Amino acid sequence: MQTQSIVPVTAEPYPFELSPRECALLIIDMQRDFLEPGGFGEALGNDVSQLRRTIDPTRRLLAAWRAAGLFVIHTREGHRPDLSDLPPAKKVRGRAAVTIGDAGPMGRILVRGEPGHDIIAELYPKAGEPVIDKPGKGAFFATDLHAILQARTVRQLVVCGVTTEVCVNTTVREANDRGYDCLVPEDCVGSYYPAFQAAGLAMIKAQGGIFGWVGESAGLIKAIGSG
Ligand code: TIU
Repeated sequence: MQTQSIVPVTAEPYPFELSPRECALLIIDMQRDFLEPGGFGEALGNDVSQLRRTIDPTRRLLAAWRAAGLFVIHTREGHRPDLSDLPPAKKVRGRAAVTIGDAGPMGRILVRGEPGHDIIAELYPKAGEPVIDKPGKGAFFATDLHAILQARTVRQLVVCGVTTEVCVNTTVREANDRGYDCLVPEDCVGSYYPAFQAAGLAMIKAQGGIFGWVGESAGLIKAIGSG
């Protein structure tokens, strides 16, 4: 397999020039807290079943990425058990009955080390795949993600995960400002709100790709298998 060359991937607003060896698959916050009942997502009043359609396409893309020997990074949103990295504003936002750090059916909500904070079994990280613990919505804020990508000379990101308009969008914007080209496969990102799914993707690819590109997992799988 030839992975040094550029492989065009169907995308909007125009084809993405994938350079597999310089591209990381970045899977954002596919945690039980967002995808399963009883976690942070549901505590905020959301229908968590809306996100489940992302699991199978992301699992297929992850398997193809791994089979091609390419770089995978996972992120998890969450806080230290003593909540010392939790801004008071984030703790009280939403006025929910159960908030970050409180006990829930999957342990303390959005706290590192708790069952709900873990990545879902279908997409569980393998040994050697970095897992970035992030306290915010963007994966670059208060993390070593940029340093890890720079050390591997990564310049492109395929960004999957949840939610499209919150952590995925924030991360794509942060990445764009740091000089990365981002491709978002729309079947591998999900929102609790169909309207926000559409708007979140439209914002990325508008204005000639102001923040990046939007494609599909099938195009990426074909591209990395064809080199
Ligand atoms: N609430 C919501 O849509 N998302 C988050 O709080 N975090 C992520 O998107 N990961």
